[in-house]
Amino acid sequence: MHHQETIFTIGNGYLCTRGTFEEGYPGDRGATFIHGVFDAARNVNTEIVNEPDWLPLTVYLNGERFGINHGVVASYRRTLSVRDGLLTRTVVWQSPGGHRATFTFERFASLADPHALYLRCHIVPEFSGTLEFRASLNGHTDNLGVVHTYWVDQGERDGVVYLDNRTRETKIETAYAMRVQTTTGHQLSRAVWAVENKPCVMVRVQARPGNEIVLDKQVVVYTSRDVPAEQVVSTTLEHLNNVAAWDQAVEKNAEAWEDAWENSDAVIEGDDEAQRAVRFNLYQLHIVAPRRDDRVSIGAKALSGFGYRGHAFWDAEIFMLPFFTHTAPAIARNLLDYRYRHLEAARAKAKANGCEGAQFAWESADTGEEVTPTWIPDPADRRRLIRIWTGDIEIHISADIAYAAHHYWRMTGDDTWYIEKGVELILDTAKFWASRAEWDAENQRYEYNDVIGPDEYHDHVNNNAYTNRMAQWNLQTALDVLDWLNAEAPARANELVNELDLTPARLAQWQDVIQKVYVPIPPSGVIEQFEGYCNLKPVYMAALEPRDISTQQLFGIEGSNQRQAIKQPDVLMLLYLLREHYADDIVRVNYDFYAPRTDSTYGSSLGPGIQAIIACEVGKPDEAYKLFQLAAESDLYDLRRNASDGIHAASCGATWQAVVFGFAGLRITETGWTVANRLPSGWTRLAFKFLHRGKLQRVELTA
Ligand code: IFM
Repeated sequence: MHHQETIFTIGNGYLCTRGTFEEGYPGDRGATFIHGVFDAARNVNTEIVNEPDWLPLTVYLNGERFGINHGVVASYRRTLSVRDGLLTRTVVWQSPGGHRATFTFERFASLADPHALYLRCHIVPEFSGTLEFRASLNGHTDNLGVVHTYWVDQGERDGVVYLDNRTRETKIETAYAMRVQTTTGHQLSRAVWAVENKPCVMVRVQARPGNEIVLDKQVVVYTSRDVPAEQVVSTTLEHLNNVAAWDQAVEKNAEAWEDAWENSDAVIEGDDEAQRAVRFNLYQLHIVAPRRDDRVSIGAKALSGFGYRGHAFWDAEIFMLPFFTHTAPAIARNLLDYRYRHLEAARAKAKANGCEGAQFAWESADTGEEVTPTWIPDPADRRRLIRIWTGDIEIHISADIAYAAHHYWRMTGDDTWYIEKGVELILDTAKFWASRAEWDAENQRYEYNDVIGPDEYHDHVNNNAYTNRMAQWNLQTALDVLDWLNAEAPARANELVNELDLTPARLAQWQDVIQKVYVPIPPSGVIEQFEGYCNLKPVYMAALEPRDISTQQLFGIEGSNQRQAIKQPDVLMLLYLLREHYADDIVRVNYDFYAPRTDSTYGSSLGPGIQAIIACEVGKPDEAYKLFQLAAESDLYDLRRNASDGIHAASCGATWQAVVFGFAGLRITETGWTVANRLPSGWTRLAFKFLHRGKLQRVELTA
């Protein structure tokens, strides 16, 4: 059930609601998360708040409560239309007392009007008597036991009911207003029950065999992130008065979705399963994409579950952002603006670590401060605690953000944004890298020691290849960009030179780090993931089969540190991001070395999509397709058995990249693009669009 709740999440870029049932189910894990509404609480870090629940709708058939955990379920079907975000469930149910009816529930969060939520229930009874609906707004919600909101106010105005709640620490106010009306059927009575924190509208109608009864529940929601706190309730009520009725809302929503898909769809012919999986992944990105808000990013689990508490990681910049950069650049810009807004927090983190410049938080929420938990319960034995080091030493994220900013600019040509914000992100992260580099006098080189690379099975490592090379890239790009800025916008260049104290001596030191940072490529061509990696105990995934747990679960945390099994392939990721800097044979040699050592099935969900791209490049189509499936079907089929915690949003983005950069072999430069047709067997056609420097490009490949 919890897996299904995740994959049937609906949303509109403002909020998302998990796919629980309107009438509830024992043990269900419902949630509505609104972008940017975080709260702090004792014993847990800042987390995205499970807001009041707008779904509740219970139905009584001659006094018997509908629910599929009792009675007889004669048929059941749930459909999510990824084309327009409409979730539909049809159930034929017979109560324990023998009252039978067909129920159809439909719901959507309007993409056209992001504050408007719609729910419709059709019932065709097969009995005579009464049907009673109880539609409510439920403020009694929590984050798996942690209560973040408290009741402020509720009331009724002209048949409309509202509920106002506030978060405990951050004091963000959320108001919902609800209108409930039947559009067919003879209404017998109607009442409002002012149950505290769960206002309810009760409607009784006459039930006659074969006569359909339709009930609409329209809800509007605002928070004090949208309007001043004292206007939240009035704005919500006013908006509900003007909200479109069901039919018109369905139409407007469909139009907005059509726009969203227009440039972003990937059409696959000859493999319906792959088509469905790809569109499902893109749907998940669409429903969480902040279209109108540049103060939020996208968390690792999007807004579809409690996992990672809504925190944003490098997942947003390296895995999801390319999809937006190439299909909806305004959304990509919003996501990058979120990082730009948190430069001060990144500077504070660098300073606290004795560094200069900007060091971005490994996990980031509303303020940009580090919110990675330091200790978490050991899933194998919850009485024990595990120390989490990523917030302290997984530092590559600063280069990842710089990379994303630069990539966005190269692909869009958005000079205005770059000059105003992007360049500063790159310069200030470079400043961090220069100050974090350690000079090793003995070896006459700069090093980055005591870090965690993308492969988190190995912590406290020295000279992680991904980290060192991305740091070098960040520094070099900063110097190049500063030259560019001096030519294009000298006043802004001057401003940044002064603000960031970019003296000639500092820039010379950057140059020194670039030249002497330790990034070796030995004669074999195998780039060692970190110093000493090749001396660890070899592990070949194939030799560990069959298994259904990760190698870290198999060997333990310490055991994994001593072995070559990796969670996600750092080196391949590096080669992918900096592809133009590496020769084809380096890519091949490293793929052959690292693929058998990578825990693609049960390790990180981030890896397979990217690894699939490299597999395409090195001419391993079968491996590429298997890796693609691991990414694309990860959540649909709950391959890692943790989709209950939420969607693997990075994998959604990696799926798109696998299709576009892997199977279509798209390579884009400032001046143009090429494709390399590597369609998997069975695919007869692949078509997609992307934006290059503001111009729409169409790609169509056939077998
Ligand atoms: O960012 C990732 C990381 O690379 C692996 N652990 C999970 C994080 C969130 O998805």
